[in-house]
Amino acid sequence: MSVRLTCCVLVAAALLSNAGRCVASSIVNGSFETGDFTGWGTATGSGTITDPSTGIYFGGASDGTHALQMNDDNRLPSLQLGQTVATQAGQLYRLSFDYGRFDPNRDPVAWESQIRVEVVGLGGGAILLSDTFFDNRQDLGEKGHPLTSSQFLHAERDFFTSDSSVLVLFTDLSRGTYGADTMLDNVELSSVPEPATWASLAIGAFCVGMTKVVRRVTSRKQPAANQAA
Ligand SMILES: [Ca+2]
Ligand SMILES: [Ca+2]
Repeated sequence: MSVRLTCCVLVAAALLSNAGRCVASSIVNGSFETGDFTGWGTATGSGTITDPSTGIYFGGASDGTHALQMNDDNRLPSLQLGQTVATQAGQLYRLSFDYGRFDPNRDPVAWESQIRVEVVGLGGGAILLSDTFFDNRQDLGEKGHPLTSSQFLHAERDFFTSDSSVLVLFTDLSRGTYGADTMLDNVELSSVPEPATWASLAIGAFCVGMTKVVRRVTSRKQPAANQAA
């Protein structure tokens, strides 16, 4: 392999390994698989971490076996869940999660699950992200039949921060949750590569591809060269 191609491969490998760091999640216990609120410094109101051992009122999980079940057991929607996360100033981030409405009693009343999501910059207290997500689907799940992972809704939002840490907050604003619970699972926070990074990755991938092409051509020419010799 030529020196130029070797350098190309090394650059590509370095860039691709850097891509792995770009998408690393920094939320602790975002899938609630510890079975408790580990990592979530703020957790007040009605909600609990459930799993299949909960029985016929287990609402399901989109990832793993545990999930957060808000306003469980006909309790009022009041839960607020928060986690402080270290961030890199000047970086774009993507917050993603799965949510859903578990309707164990198939109540005909059109209840609605609502989750408000906020991200607050802890440097100056600026609201970096604020949005509310709704689920008014009826007849999803029933006693002994939790939501399947495909029945969860997926949401993601991007935000930019100039702070070294942010507070990620989820608040249950569901209306009329008697007989139905609001589910949350698979919370992740990832840095989003900037366009320049993607361009570098594309160049790296191109170099790797060209290296393979050159290798193939060289290997094809080799027998002819040997014969000529
Ligand atoms: Ca989970
Ligand atoms: Ca409920």
